[in-house]
Amino acid sequence: MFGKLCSLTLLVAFVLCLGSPAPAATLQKQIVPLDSGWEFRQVPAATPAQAGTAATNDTAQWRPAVVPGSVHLDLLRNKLIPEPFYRDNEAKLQWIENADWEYRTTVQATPALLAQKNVDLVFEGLDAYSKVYLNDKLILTADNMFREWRVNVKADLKPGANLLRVVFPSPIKAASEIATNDPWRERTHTEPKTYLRKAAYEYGWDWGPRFVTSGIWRPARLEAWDTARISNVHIRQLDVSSAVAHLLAEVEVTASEAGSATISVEYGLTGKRLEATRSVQLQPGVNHVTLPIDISNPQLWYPAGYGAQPIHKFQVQLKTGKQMADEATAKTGLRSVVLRREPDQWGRSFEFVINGIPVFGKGADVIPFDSFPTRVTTQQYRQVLQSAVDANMNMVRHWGGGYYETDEFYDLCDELGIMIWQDFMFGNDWQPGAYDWKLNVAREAEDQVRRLRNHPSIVIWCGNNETEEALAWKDRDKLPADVRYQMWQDYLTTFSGILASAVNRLAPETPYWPSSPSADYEELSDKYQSGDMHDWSVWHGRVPFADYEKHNPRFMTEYGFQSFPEMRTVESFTIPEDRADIFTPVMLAHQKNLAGNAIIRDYMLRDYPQPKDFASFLYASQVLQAEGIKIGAEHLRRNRPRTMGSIYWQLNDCWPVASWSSLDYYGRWKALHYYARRFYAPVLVSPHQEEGNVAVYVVSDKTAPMVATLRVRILGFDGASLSDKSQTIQVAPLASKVYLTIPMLDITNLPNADLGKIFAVTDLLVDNKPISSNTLFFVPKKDMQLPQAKITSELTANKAGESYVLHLASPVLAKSVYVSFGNLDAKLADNYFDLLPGQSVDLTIASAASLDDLKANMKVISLTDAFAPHEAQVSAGTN
Ligand code: BMA
Repeated sequence: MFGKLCSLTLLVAFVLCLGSPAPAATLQKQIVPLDSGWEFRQVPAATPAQAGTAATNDTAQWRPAVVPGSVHLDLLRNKLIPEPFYRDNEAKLQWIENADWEYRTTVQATPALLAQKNVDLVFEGLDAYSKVYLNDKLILTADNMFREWRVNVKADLKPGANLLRVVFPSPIKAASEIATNDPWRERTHTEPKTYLRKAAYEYGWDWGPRFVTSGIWRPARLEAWDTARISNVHIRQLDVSSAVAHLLAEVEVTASEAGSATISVEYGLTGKRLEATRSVQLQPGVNHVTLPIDISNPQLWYPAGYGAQPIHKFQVQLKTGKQMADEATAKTGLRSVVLRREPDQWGRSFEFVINGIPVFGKGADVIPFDSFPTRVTTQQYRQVLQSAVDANMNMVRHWGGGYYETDEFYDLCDELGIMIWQDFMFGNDWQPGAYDWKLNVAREAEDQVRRLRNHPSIVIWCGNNETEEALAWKDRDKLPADVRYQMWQDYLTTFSGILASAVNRLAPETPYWPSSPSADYEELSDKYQSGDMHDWSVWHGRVPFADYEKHNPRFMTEYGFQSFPEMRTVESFTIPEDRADIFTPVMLAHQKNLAGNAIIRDYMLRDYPQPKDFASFLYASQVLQAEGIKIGAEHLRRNRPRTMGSIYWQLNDCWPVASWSSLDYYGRWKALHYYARRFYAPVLVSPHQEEGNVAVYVVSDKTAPMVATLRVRILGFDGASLSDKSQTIQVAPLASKVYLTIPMLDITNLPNADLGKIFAVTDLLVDNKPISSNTLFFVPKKDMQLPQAKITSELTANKAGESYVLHLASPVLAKSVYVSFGNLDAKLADNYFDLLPGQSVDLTIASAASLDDLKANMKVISLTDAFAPHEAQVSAGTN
């Protein structure tokens, strides 16, 4: 299919467009979106046994449907099922996956459409196993949610109305049937569901509900064209530097007959547009036409924090004779990306070098934004991704148990400077080795890499999530040697053969990595010498948070700890009786990691007393998570250049749930997200107790050195100042260094130094303004004698109904101060922060609510308020 290279006889011309462009010829290709008139129903049961899957006869009637969409959303819209995320409704909706569903619409074939030589029916995505009928003739059997399907239906269309029908047999049954065709399945015990290429998280995950859905989940259309169309445009970045970008526009033209054509590419970021043209002789089939383009002094694309994100547009036109056969626009950002892996004193490096800069990857893992992806809005994408950048992230890992995201998601990452570690969609489970399955995967990789390869944000393609290490799971190591041998060969064929070569062939300038975690078979990644690491010793392994500091990965792609979402989010799926405590049936239904709530409680009790009530538990769980991940994240950053990435698990949620996320399902920031903004600051001050000293590190992601003032104070929780020192430092660029070392003895010798009642405050100041501030406590959390803080607060209107200022002060240390406004929407400049003794802060708050409403709903608490007065806590607060 990709074999035919067009003859190189013809001229490549570069023309400077001086005047206004010639009037555009009418485009020959016609697009008819198939997004209206859809109906759906449950396929009536053919046998009495099948009838058991129907919840109600209602579902057998044709009803309006939305495309793109899914059967769950259509059932919901038609009020045939209750809200899936409410209380324990999930359990009541499991029948849907066992039923067969069908969709239909009428397609109008106009004379103009039928006048074209080719009419393609295109589905950008069908979830998953389905049969497509046009006027009752089977025209397509689809078996992969991640592929695009295109069928020439010219011969099957009749003038006027045509009936288009898509039948989705139960995915559970379809997967089992495909699985029985694999002679190895009996011996490898590979799960039947993995035989059908479908988003793994639909079957439930340790943060997600089980909703195995069906549907036309991506846009569908008719595409009518004459003799040739542009089927893909790739802007290859052969060599990019600030002096010159050597590009190659690869235009793929699909032709149904031989003929001459002219291809032009217009480009240029600002000012005059330039144009490259080429005349070619097309052959029937797929033609690859290349046009070299050099841009001198190009404006480069940088990750957030390192520079701007200019997006270059390349407008491509295909002319056959005088006809404008087709046109397309490709967008990209110009940057060079290298995954640098060089032997060093610790093993082998793993660092992304963008435009020559070794960039420390700071971010979190992204999971699907919803259990029902078609309802995710632009506003949700933007809110979550903007929140990532606002928390000083420059990278996300797009985890492999979901689905390849929409173009919109990648466009936003391009625009915001978020680098993407892009997994192929294979999550945890062992994957089949059947020949047909591999061919299917090869086509999927081709579709997705071709769709996404112009995005500058994608800096690596990765074969899978945790499949490499899954060979040792679930007693697979006890399988007979010949079975294990075959499984490993199949693994290598798919993840170091098919996928690696797809990336190498279709996006050769983008690095490929076989699995996350992996050491590319050189070392086991948990030896910290090579590759990326998932560190689950905290949480799944139940070790203390402090153990993060024992591990020195080259690049961390997962580590995390759970918390509950805030009360407002919990209220969205509960009634009051569900909120008696965290172990009610409904709270447990919204906790998908077995024993998860008990793990949170156990860690809680290691560091803190039992929270005094349900609301306090939610809040304290967020502080627990944030304080724990802070230990890991700061360690990873201090460990630069040995470690060059900190990607914590996980950024977002797909429904309201207790999980490892720092943003809940509604995009609300948990404590961890506010903490992340601090621990991912471009220049971080990080005091650390080591070898009998307090070592004050400064970690800089800046590319230039800077002069700053480092201030270190030792304060009592009650406000006493024991020591206050400042010094000027030269902060080294792209480095982590200790700039000040204070022997612990000097601290313990200070007058009134009771380590359970004092702490260090470190500030890094530029022009007298702190650019990073941090605290260090000298005893374990359990032994900290935090005073009961009574915070004074005053809320005033800056601009009524828009902007407010909250003045907060406390005479004693108030830890993790949390300001909330009940069910009112309010955006706070900061939250979950430490209010230093005797200090005050003015917080800007944006809200559409009135001052009175905000005042009536405002609550200001700090950590000690979460617990009943405790012996260890000295009540030293004042009003
Ligand atoms: C890793 C991830 C996910 C999972 C998370 C928390 O294994 O890849 O599969 O949700 O840990 O358990």
